[in-house]
Amino acid sequence: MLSKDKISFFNSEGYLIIPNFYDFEKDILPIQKAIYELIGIVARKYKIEISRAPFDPKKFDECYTDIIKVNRSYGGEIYDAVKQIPAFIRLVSNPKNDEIFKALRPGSSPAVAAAGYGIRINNPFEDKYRANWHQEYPSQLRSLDGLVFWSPLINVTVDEGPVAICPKSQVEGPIPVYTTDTRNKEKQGAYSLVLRDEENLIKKYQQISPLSQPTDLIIMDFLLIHASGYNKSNRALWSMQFRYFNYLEKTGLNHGWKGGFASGVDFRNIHPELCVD
Ligand SMILES: O=C(O)CCC(=O)C(=O)O
Ligand SMILES: [Fe+2]
Repeated sequence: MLSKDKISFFNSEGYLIIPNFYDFEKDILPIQKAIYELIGIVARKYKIEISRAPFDPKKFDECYTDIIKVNRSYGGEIYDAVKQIPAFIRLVSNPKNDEIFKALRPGSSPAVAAAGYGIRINNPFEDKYRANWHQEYPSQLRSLDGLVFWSPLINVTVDEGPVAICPKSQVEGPIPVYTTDTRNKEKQGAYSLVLRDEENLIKKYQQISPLSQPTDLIIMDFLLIHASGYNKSNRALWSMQFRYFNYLEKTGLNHGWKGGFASGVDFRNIHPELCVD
C-alpha cells in the first residue's frame, strides 16, 4: 500500500501526507451532503431564514457562519451532531485505514479510538477551541502507539489556518504537560493542556502547515507535536479527525486502553508522572 520511501519518511518525520487517499464520490461527497442537510435542519429548528443554492460540494457549509452569528451555541449543536453522520462513521472505519495503519506499524493490531473521532469546525477568528501545541497521547490515551488521521472537507489555503506540525518532534517521547492554560482560561479539558517549556521546545523544530484538499489524508504519530492554525478567512475550516491505536503497545495494554478527556478520563489519574502541576 505504501512504498518503502514513504514508510521511512513517516518514521523519521512523524507525519505523512497522502494526496487523494479517499474516493471523492464514495467517501467524501456523502459526508458533505449530510452536513448540508443538517445545517438546513438546524436553521429550520431555530427559524433562521437562510437562502442558499441547492447542494454544491464546494459550498456544502454555506450559511453555517450566518447561523453561528445568530447564536454561537447553534454551532456547538452542529459540531456535536456532525460526528454522528453515518457516512462519516463509514469513513472512520474504512478498511483502508487499518491497512495503512498496519503498513506504517508492521506487526501492530489496530483499533479505532472510541470518542476519538469528529469533524472540527475551526471558526474564523476564534481561539477557544484551537488546539495548543500538543501531542495526541495525553488527550486521547488508548495507547502510546497511535496515529491521527486528518482529512479536510474544504480546500484548505493558508488563510483558513491549516494544522501546524513540527516534523521529527515525535522523538521527544511523551512530554509532561501543565493542565491549565494560564494564557487563556476559557480553554477546558484537552484544550487546556500546555507542553512543559513549550516555547523552547517548539524552537527546536521547523514548523510546517500543509495545504490539502478533500480526499487528501495527513497522518500524524501520536507523539508528534502539532497545533491548530488560526483561521483568518471568512469560512470555517471543516476537517475530519480520527485516531487509530495499537492494542499491542505495552503502556496501553497495561492501563487497559483507557480513553482520554472525551471519554471522561482525566489523564492525570493514569499518568501522574506526565503532569507538571
Ligand atoms: O486541525 C486542527 O485544528 C487540530 C487538529 C488536531 O490536533 C488533531 O487532529 O489531532
Ligand atoms: Fe491533535
